[in-house]
Amino acid sequence: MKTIAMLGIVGLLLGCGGSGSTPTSPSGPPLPAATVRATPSIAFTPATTTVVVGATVTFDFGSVAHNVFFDAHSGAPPDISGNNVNTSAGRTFNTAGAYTYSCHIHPSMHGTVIVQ
Ligand SMILES: [Cu+2]
Repeated sequence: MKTIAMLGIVGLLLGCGGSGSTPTSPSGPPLPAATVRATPSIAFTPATTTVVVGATVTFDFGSVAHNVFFDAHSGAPPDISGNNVNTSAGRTFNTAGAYTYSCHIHPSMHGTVIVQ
């Protein structure tokens, strides 16, 4: 529900570019650091995380095994392979872009890190 609302905001922003005001990120200003949780309900939360260049995103794995594989590796940090249970791993994003990723254990689990 929140995601749909955010997509609507993105659409509005794209449709009226050039307003001259500071662009409003759908998830707020880019964060200096962020945490993404892989939940027992088989989802990455938040699904989209917006951070500044150089930020570290911590992927927090709970009681169900997950991993993080980036769909494209140009500019992306290394994957978090294996079966990660009750642990966390940080990845630093040094190149602006949008990096989509998924969990290879649960192919329905997707997420995006936007680096601005
Ligand atoms: Cu998973």
